[in-house]
Amino acid sequence: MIYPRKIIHIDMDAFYASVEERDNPELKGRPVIVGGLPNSRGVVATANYEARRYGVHSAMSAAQAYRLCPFAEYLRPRFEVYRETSRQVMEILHRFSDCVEPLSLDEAYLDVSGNMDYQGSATLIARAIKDAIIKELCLTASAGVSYNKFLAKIASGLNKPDGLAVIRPKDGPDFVRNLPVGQFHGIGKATEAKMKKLGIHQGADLLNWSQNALVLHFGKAGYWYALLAKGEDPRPVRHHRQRQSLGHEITFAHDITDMETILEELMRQIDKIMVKLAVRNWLAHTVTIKIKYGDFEQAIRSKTFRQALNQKHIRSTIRELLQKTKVGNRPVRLVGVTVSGLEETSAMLLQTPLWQDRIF
Ligand code: DCP
Ligand code: MG
Repeated sequence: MIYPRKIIHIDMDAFYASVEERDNPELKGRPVIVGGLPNSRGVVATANYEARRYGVHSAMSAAQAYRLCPFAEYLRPRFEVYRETSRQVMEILHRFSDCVEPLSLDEAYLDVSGNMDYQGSATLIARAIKDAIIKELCLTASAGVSYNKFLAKIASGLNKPDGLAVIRPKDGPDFVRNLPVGQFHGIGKATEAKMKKLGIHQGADLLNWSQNALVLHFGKAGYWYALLAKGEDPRPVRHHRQRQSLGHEITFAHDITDMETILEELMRQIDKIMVKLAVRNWLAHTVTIKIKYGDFEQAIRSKTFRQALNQKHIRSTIRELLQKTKVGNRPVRLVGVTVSGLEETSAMLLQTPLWQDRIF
C-alpha cells in the first residue's frame, strides 16, 4: 500500500507590515505601507490588509500607492528586524518537523509525514504551528495543508489572513480541475496568455490535452503541466541542510557479551533509521556499525553498496559486519549503527504506513 505525503505551507500575513504593527501598537487598525516613501521613486514592499482595501499591493510604485491611499502610514523597511523575526518563525517550524524548506523570509514548506504528535494529523499540527506563532511572536500566519507542495501552497492562500485550509488527497484532483491555470506552479503571465489562446483556462481544460501535445506546445514544461493537472507534484520538501548520515547508538547499562542481544539491539536501531529514511524520501548506500568494548577500544566496520540499501539486505549486512568484530568474545559497552551515502529519491509516495485520510 502506498501513502501520500503530508505537507504544510506556512506564509506569514502581510509580513513586514505586521511586524511594524506589532512593534508600534499605534498603527493598529490603520493602513500601513512598508517600502519606498511616497515622494520617492521606490516601490511598495508590502501593505497591510487595511491598505490593500484601497488597491495598494507589493511592487506598486510608492507614488501610485500615495494616490490610492494618501492617509496611510508610510514606513521604511527594517530588514534586520524582519530577518530576526524570520529566524524565530523558522525555529518554531523546526519544532514540528526536521524537514523544513524555507522559500523566503516569511514562507516555508514542512513535510510532517513522520510527525506522530497531534494524532498524526497534519491539520492539527498546522493549527499548533499557527498558535505558537501568535503566542510567541504576536504575528499571524496562514497555513495550507495538503499532500504535495503545489496544493499546500495554494491552500495557504485560500483563507488569508490568519487562514488554515486543507486540500485532502481525495479532493485534490477536483480542486485542480476548477483552478485557473494562472495559479498553477510555474505558469507565469506569458504561459497563461498562450494557454488562453489555446482555450486552456483551468485544470479541466489541461486534462483534455495529452502529455505529448502539451510538450509540443510548451516544451519540457508540458510534462510538468500534465502532472499538475492531475493534482500531482512529486517535488520533495528539501531540507535546508542536507544530512550526510543518519545514525543511532546506545550505551548498555552494563557490558554485554551475548552476540544475540547485541544483534537484536542493532536491528532495533536499523529499523528506526529505515523509517526515518523513508519519511524523508532518502536512500542510503553505506552501513556502518560501531562497537565499543568494555575497555573502550573501538571497532568500526562498514560496507558500501552500489545499489541503495533495503530493509532485507541491510539486516544481513549488519550480521555479517558484526561477525568481523570480537562481539561474542569480549564484553561490549556501546553499539551503534549509521547509514550514509544518502541520496534523495524522486519517488512521490511513501511506503510507510503513516498516513490515513481521516486524520489528514
Ligand atoms: N516583499 C517585497 N517585495 C515584493 C513582495 C514581497 O519586499 N514584491 C516582502 C514584503 C513582504 C514579504 O516579502 O511582507 C513577504 O511577501 P508575501 O508575498 O508573503 O506578502 P506578505 O507577507 O506581505 O502578505 P501576504 O502573504 O499576507 O499576502
Ligand atoms: Mg506572506
